[in-house]
Amino acid sequence: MRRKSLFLLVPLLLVLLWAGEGNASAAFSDVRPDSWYAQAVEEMEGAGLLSGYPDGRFGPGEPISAAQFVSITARCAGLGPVQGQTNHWASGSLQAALQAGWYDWDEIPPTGEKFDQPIPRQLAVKILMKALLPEVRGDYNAESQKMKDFSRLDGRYYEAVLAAYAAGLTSGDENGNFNPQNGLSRAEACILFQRALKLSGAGEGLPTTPTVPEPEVPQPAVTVQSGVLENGWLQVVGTQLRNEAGQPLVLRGMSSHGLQWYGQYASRQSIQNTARYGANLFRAAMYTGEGGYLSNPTAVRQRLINAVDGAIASDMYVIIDWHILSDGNPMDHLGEAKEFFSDMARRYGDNPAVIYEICNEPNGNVTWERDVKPYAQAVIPAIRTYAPQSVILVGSPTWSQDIHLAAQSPLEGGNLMYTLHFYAGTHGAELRQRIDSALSAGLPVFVSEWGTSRADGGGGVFLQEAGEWLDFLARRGISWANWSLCDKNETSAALNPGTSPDETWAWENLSPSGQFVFSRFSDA
Ligand code: DCB
Repeated sequence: MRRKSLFLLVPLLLVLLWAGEGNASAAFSDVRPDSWYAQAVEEMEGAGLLSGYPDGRFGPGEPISAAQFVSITARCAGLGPVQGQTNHWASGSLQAALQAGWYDWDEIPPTGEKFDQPIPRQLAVKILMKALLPEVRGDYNAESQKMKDFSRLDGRYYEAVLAAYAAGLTSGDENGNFNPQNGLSRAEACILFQRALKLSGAGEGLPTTPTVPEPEVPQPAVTVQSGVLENGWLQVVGTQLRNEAGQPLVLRGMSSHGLQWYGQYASRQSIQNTARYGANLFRAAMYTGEGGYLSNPTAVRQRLINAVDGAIASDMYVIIDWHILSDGNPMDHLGEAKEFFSDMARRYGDNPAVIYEICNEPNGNVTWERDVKPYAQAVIPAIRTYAPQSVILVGSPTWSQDIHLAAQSPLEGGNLMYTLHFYAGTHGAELRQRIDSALSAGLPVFVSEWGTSRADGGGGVFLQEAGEWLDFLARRGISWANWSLCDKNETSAALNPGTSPDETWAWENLSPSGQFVFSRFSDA
């Protein structure tokens, strides 16, 4: 009793803090207008149904807690709070929701111990269905088939989740999994609220903006970022890159320019500078031709090693890129490639940070079946001897755009991904369609190089088009590295001419491309 009255007396403050959030402005500092969830967040915020944090952030990538989810649902359904059992800010809404039968006592005990924990997806969907679409039912046979991991769904959620699938409220991730026990991000939750309101007809009052077309390959469940210490060994499950714990992971960062020309921007300080802006990936582009490794192996190899060690020191994942370009057929230097990768795998095979990219961009008179595939079949075993579980990236003809050919005839073996390279000023919807087809065919895709420029590294910059690309990749949980981290006088370069590789960079050191790219490393 004593404890209880104490709870009741203690801080109204928290409640007031939360109430104050209603005044948050339409624009959240961390919701980019071109992101996939921006429209949903704006509509919901505009209708007064949700708000961000007092500091102006919305926190799109953060997991939504049970208290947040239930209180927003209550607002959507017009369910007012009643007397709660704790002094938690959402206690009253949670008590009302419990009494309305949206969930059971044990799912979110009114005593509060689960209020601030991430809400599992299956429970979130059940609450939303009960609150806004209680009439909808789903056919067991038809709907359960849409869910690859249906067996993981707890029985008490069958009814609600099948109904949600039938109503089109939710679909699985890119592998067709619902991931019932995982959490969901605030951005994902926002999309669910918006959709549920529209489906229930209650969304009529919301401002009408064209609805975002449903991606054909649905977004992955909560993706995590951050570095090697936290994520450990990488693994490819289905088409998705995951961390050691099995959570979907997205790597984003910069590619170097040719190490033989711009090796100074693969310095520790330069790489660390990208990490400070949220990058967790670095790609060391070791040209083979054009004055690169083949003509100067000792010096260029040493530059590569310095770059790899620098990235590791910054807790980042790092790609060792055998950057064929003018030498378009990887078979031309198969022997050197095998020797090089065997050497690298011996050196780094037990390091979870290192990723091997065996042929940057095959081009010219080169085919998948005759050249690239046999090349991969010869180089991969050389790596696997010393690096049995590292992720290996494989290119394809036409400057690593022909993933459809690889999809028709993929390689054997695990932890392999196929690279797709694009330049926003040259490549668009057609190449994105190719990615979706490849994913549907089960091919894991990694964008190990892309630019905001044209395919020649200049022109533009094409930031609108680049934004469309990055939204697309984010929805599909695809990792990327941007071309390139150097100060060359070309639009794809991320740094303004004269920027020092050995100092911390100010925003003004970044080129228009650099500012755009650096601001998107930590996209939700
Ligand atoms: C790729 C290469 C990369 C190249 C960029 C931009 O090539 F992997 O090495 O970088 O895309 O073209 C450029 C640098 C220039 C440098 C030049 C030669 O930015 O500073 O002078 O390499 O070393 C592609 C990608 C796609 C296509 C063509 C190329 N495409 N290409 O679709 O036509 O011709 O290099």
